[in-house]
Amino acid sequence: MARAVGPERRLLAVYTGGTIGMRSELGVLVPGTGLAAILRTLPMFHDEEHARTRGLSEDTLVLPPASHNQRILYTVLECQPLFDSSDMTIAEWVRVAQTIERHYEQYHGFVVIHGTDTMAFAASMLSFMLENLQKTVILTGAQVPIHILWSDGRENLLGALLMAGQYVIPEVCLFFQNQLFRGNRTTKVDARRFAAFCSPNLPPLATVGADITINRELVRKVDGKAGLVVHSSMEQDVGLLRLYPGIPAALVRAFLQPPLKGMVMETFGSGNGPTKPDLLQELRRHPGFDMTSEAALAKLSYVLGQPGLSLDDRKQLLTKDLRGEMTPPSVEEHRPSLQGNTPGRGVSWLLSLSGSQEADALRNALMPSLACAAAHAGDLEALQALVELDSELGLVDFNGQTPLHAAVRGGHAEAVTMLLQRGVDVNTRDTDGFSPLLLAVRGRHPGVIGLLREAGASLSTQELEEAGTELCRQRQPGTWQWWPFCRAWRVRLVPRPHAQKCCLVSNLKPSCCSISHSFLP
Ligand code: ASN
Repeated sequence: MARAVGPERRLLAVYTGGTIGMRSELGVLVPGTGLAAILRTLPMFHDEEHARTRGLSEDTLVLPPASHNQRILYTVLECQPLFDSSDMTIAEWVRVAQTIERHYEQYHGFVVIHGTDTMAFAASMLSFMLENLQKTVILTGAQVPIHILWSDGRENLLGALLMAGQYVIPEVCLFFQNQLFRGNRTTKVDARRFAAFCSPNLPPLATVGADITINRELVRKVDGKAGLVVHSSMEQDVGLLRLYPGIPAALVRAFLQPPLKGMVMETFGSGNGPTKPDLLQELRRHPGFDMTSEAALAKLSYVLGQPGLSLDDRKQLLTKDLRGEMTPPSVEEHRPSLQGNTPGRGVSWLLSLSGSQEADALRNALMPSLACAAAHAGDLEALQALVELDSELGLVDFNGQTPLHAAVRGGHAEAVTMLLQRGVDVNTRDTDGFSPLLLAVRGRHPGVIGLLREAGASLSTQELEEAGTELCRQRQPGTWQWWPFCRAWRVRLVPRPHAQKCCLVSNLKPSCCSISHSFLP
């Protein structure tokens, strides 16, 4: 994730239809053509004077300046025909992916304007179709047409253009109501409220208010060398079956007939179904972890659509996190060996520098970044080698983070212990103002939270509020309960069923922070 640089950022806005551009025909809303013409008349979407001075072509719109040294230019590509998104199918989403592929080199980022009804499916599908994405792709739309006075469309579209123009977030995202979500983590939860989407198992990648807050540790990292691959062969014969109490076996059997090639089963709770042992056994072997149904269906379609794979290959792929769509439970187990990794090699190289003045200067400049890299990778050997080089482990890198921040982001309890033992300040804030403790909460590392608390870490009032929101998100679905981190933290969540909000109460300081983030129970 990086702030985009350069005086001009060019975006392609692919308009597929949806309520945002609809107009009323005989009292019925139908997808409307000419969205670009509407945007051209709205000063928040087009600076005519700048376009004229700059000699921009007819099809190029330009936003008013968001910062003094950068302009966002964009072109609206209107699909033919336009769709109410409930009519969209995999074929249409493949066309959107191919459009992005065709224009990939020409533009810095992409916005896909889409109906809301199937936007979470679209975002999930596109995330699997677009492999090795290095540019930002953001889906957005509206609950009310953009030409209507009280519409969410203007804010959503402007937000999506600004985010895609100003940041490189190499993922398929969904922007709605000031929140930027990972697309394949979203689901539509409301047909009328402007806050139509939620991301039940992953916090937003970014939140837009007076300031833009990016959740950097959540944004996926890219392999800078790999080129974009567009997967157009998606399996269409996949199904989604929601279990309900007493579902007859005959009905399930009927559903499982050809041409069905794969099925996502939406179960109760965390993977329960009717208590037939054979069914449960089967479900346990093919868990979807915390995937949404939309993402699971898209993943199945992608995996079954890949040519030339054996059944075992496909099963393997299904259990892996391919596009950030799920959180496998034991990330630690899958961590590759740290032997010969970059921090380790960097430290060896530092050790090999001879003691000239330049070499010392170089070492001093590189040590904080290397210490952070080693801490983030949990590489104790590299950290120890740095200590032996007399490196001060409390120094900050270019992001203002100490190795303690980095070790916490990586969730490495041993590295955290080592750094605390070496006296690294437990309460330093990085340039974003984040403390190690807040990062541990956001990253969901209970063991690390305990260590930091024991070392005297505390949260500011503002952080306490944010941490409460995070705790609320992480509670078990549908239940109000003590949360496992609480012992370490000595806080507890108190349900407020009427307000559908949580309240964070600290035993240390009996102040009650009501959490602004409301969510579904
Ligand atoms: N039916 C519309 C669609 O999905 C709903 C919307 O965009 N708000 O195209």
